[in-house]
Amino acid sequence: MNCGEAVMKLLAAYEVDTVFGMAGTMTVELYRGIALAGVRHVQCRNEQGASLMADGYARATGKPGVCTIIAGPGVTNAATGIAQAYCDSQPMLVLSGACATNTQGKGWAAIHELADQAAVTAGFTAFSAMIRYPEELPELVARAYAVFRGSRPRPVHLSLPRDVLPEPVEHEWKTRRAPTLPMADSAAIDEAADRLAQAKRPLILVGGGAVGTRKALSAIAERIGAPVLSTNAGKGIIPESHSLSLGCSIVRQASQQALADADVVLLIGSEVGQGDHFLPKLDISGDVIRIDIDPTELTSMYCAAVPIQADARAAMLALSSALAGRKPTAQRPQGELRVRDVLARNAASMTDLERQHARVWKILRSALPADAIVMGDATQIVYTGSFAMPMEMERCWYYSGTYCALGVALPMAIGAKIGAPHRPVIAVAGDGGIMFTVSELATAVEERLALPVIVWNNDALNAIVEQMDQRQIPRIGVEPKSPDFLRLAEGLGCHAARAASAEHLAQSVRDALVADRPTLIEIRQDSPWLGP
Ligand SMILES: Cc1ncc(C[n+]2csc(CCOP(=O)(O)OP(=O)(O)O)c2C)c(N)n1
Ligand SMILES: [Mg+2]
Repeated sequence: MNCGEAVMKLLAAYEVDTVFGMAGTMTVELYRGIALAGVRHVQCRNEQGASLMADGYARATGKPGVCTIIAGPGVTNAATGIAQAYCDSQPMLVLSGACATNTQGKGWAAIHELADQAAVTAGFTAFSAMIRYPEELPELVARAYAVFRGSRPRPVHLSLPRDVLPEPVEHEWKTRRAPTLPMADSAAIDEAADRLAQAKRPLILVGGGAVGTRKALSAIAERIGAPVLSTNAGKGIIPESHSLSLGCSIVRQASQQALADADVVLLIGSEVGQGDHFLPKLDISGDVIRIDIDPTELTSMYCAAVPIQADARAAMLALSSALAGRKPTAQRPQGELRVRDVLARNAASMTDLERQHARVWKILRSALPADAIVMGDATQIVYTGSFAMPMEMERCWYYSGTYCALGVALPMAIGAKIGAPHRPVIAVAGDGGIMFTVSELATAVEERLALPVIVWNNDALNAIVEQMDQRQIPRIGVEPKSPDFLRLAEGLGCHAARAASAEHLAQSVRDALVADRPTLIEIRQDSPWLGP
């Protein structure tokens, strides 16, 4: 075996079944390994697609997404998806080629050369390493899995030089056991339970780190009568039809007021990024009890009065049992009343455009099963969907507001559909955003994915148009000419439809979920059937 074969066999032993990539001169030996290990290779059309597909795969499966890309331009093209995974704490392993060891650092203008390739991704990975000889790999891959399974998950980049990949490897490499996640300190749990039991107006805020805590979360919320607000990453952890759920309405004024009015806030698994609320900082003046796997979060912007460094699942179970033995001050009916009041005020404050978006979401909700995964781009209809598209299940709604890169929805949806083929998956993007990665429709066609791709078309980068208009700045570069989306999609091998009525939209989505290929469904914002 050579190094390229050995590393792919090692990854297969870590249960890697799929990689997203693009081959090149420097990485062909890795591809020999992909064939040997029996791993599925999904060919992207641009490495940005590969890293975003790996991200979508990770979100849908909980397993690290893996990309196999070339050096230099492969790495810089993939940077957006890697950086997004970093912002959203997703596990991802990036295996890239690298220039020959003897050329590195010399400035000889080797093909694909980046002055210090490992340093290029160092700022948005848990770690980035340049391999010098094959035997370094078993330890570094194990370290990557220690990050994925034993800490806050984040991407890892390993650069494999073209002269290292063909080198012989004597013995098959073995996996190493990853450490388990830290448990909560019982004194901190008791302190948190005391404070929550004494709270008069408690509120719970959950993020992506709280996925998997539904039972304990509902029990705690019901016991202390606390409204539960979520970030985008935490959407659906508690069913949004629950009488204590404020949904993912953190961007709405009345919800922000409720957060400001709470005397104790239980914040679980979230840094509460700006992309969730668009403010420099949320007003949280009550005592904050924080549960987070990442110790540095506990003393950051929303500094914890009670910091609990732990796996949220274990910590929430412990907190739930600790509360069972205490008499809470606040009661469920009061909490439900607060929720109804906040939701009513949020609904009353919607703009006409948001109401139009909400009508579309209502149609999509009716056409999608409860376990459908929605991958959202940075388009206004998705911003509205955060609070207007009800979710009853976790791991169903993804909008990456923190890195907030246009073009992510389609490749993420492809990765999710490949990782979870039995789950319905849709992408929702604007006319501006879809153009960034539209070439990946060809990937979805090749993989025969039953994937509805919704394009919300207002012939504008409308979020920016609105900001320019508000500030009386001339509309420069924000009204690009859209292509004929239907012909573009058909040319790439997709089905295509333009929604002609509410029923037609619903039926098109249902058909697309069982089709033999992806379907681009255009919804024009100025459709007469949608109203103003
Ligand atoms: C990579 C990238 N470039 C630029 C932006 C800035 N930006 C944010 S929203 C937006 C408009 C997007 O237009 P579209 O996808 O059509 O959605 P709409 O606002 O019209 O709903 C732009 C340009 C961004 N978020 N990401
Ligand atoms: Mg637009």
